[in-house]
Amino acid sequence: MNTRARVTALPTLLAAGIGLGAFGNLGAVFAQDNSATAAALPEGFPELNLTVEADGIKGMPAETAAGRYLVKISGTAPDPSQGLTGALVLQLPDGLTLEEAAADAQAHTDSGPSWYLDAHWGGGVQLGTNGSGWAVLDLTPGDWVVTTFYGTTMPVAFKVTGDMPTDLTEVATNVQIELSEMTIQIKGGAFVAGDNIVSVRNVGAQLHFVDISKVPDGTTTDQIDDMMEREMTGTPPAEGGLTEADFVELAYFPEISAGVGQFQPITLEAGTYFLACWAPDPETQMPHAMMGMWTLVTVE
Ligand SMILES: [Cu+2]
Repeated sequence: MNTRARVTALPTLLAAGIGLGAFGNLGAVFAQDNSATAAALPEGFPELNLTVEADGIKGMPAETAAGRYLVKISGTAPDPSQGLTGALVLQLPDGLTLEEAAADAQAHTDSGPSWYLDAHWGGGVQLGTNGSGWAVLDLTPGDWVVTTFYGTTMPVAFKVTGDMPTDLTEVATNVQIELSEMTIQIKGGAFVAGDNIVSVRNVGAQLHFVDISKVPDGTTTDQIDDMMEREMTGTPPAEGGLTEADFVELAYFPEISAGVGQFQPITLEAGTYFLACWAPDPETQMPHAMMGMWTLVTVE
């Protein structure tokens, strides 16, 4: 599956680096400081402790039992100008070697690897500006890899064994999000100023993710509609219209395939936030956000 068409579909947004997840380009973004959320670590889950290094993820056991894991990562705090970083867990398409997967991703840092839509995505963990991060992820039986955002480092293979427990412990969350074609719906709870723990579940058929950017207080759906229209037609911003500078990427809840859920912490200040999925439609390559997969959230 060729995802390069995302570039031609979205030249201005791509150039601006607005909210494109792990496989967007690097732009004027800064990483979330989630140090405060460390205090709220969920308890009662088996843990994986990984480090994010320049040449990939370290510390993953070769084999682990199926289950719901608290995945903690640490590493050198990301340079805010270099975009978000962290760990992704996924199952590569059958027949693709680790070397081929990494080489393909390295060749397509602007658009995502050509295997993007054919992988099975299990979510991931963002590295905060404090040099740590966590998420709760479900590891189902099978052959998995863990790699860094953008997939450009050599993936580390691991095997998940046994059966998925039927009595998975719930994570205490204050907001529950469901993703589908082409919606980001808050099904329960609400984002609050301060620490949040978010349930993100893909109830659709395609893979989705959530990219979260701070936008000017009071940004309206009409303004976002106008921006999307301009991006699709390549029209420059009108007087008073939103520009790239109005979007500050804060966080990213990584790719999850159909039926997959994950639990993510995020610390927010009061204000207005733009949540969007930029995964490409398999048929048209149109980014989901352009097909309406976005929402505005006001945090009081
Ligand atoms: Cu989507």
